[in-house]
Amino acid sequence: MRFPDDFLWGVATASYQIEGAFNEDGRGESIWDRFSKTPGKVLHGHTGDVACNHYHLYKEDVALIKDLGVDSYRFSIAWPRILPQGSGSVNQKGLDFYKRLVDELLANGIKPAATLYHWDLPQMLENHGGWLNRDTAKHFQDYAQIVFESLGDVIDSWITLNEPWCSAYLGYGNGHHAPGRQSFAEHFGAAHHLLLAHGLALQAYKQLNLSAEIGITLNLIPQYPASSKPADIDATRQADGFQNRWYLDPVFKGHYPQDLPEFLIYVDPYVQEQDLKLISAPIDFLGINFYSRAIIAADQTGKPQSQPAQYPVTAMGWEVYPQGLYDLLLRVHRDYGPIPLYITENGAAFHDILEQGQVADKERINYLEAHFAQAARAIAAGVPLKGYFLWSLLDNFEWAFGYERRFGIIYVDFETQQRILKDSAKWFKLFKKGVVKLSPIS
Ligand code: IFM
Repeated sequence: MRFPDDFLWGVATASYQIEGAFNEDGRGESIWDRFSKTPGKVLHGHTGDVACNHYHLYKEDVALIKDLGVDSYRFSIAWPRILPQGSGSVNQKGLDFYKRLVDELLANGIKPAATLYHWDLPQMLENHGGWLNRDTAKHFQDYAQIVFESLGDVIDSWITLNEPWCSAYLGYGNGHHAPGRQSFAEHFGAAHHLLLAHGLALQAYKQLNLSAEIGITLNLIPQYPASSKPADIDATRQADGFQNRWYLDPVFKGHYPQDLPEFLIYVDPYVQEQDLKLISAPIDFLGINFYSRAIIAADQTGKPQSQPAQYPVTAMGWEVYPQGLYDLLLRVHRDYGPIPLYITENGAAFHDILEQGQVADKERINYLEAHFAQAARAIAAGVPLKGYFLWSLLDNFEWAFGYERRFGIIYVDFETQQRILKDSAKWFKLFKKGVVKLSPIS
């Protein structure tokens, strides 16, 4: 139940979810500004206009991070702050904000880990097709280059994309996320261009000879067959291919999953020579976001169908299944390693109640403790897991659920912008100090 001494503990956030200041200092419009203001798209019509007002309260937030005693802070850079139109002229004030943030982190001994794309595509690029347009990948490379040149010497760790499955499938496949397009076939084009953007950003990075590590973050969901029937096992293979291997295989093996010809027909028209070479260029680490698992059975036609949870669920309806983290880490290490791994997000939303200045979020403590234990078990089994970032530092804008789902270990009163440490944050501080130990896995 121990972590190595140099294990990196951190907390994570993303620009649109916390920054606010949506129209300040020259920031351009993003697809999430447009989407959240479109009636019916986000619960209660919430938007990220103000969010946690982190753009103005960043010093206070860095002080909170320091108080937690963590080693690193993972944040994302808003592309529309840097290039308000997505390409073309650079907004220096946008870069300056991230310089101020990074200075503050460094002054407090906290290592900055920056994600270049956590879903806030400039709306102007969406007007020209967004991720369905191959040019967007090239614009991303230009944007990445600008950020690398400006912050390259102060960032400890770079993440090109956060969860391209979400950007592609939720954004262009089922329309649950911005920009809200709905075409299953076309979303494979978006996914390919996102991966190409990752490869092009890597290419730009390598040419700059910078020393920080660089990788990509995927949201991986281990898939378990509902029974040992061959049909369920085959449906699980398909679900795993769609959710996990569709991103892992091109990044690590340089090809899309060959056992899924029914999807290859959609992506083939988008793939040009050299794309997969760029996409599979070596990375320094893989970031894994882990929240839950899926149980899969075959429907009448043999296609995968998600089955109900077998254990308690979080406020998102996601089953709490810590063993899934262990299984996933071992599987990724076995099938795609050796590659250093980070858990770049793990955490849970629960129905938190603020009472007399306290949030007694015992369920979140249990969730974290159980997942930490499985991570330690994976390390003991030989997985090169190097760090673990909690999602999230603060309650924030949870995309289509607005402010209705609270993932923070710090409670945010969105009326007053007051931050209040939940019991989970207090527990995490003690854990970091070595005062509380993990219980053995039962
Ligand atoms: O809030 C999100 C985050 O932006 C990406 N990963 C999952 C989190 C919880 O849904």
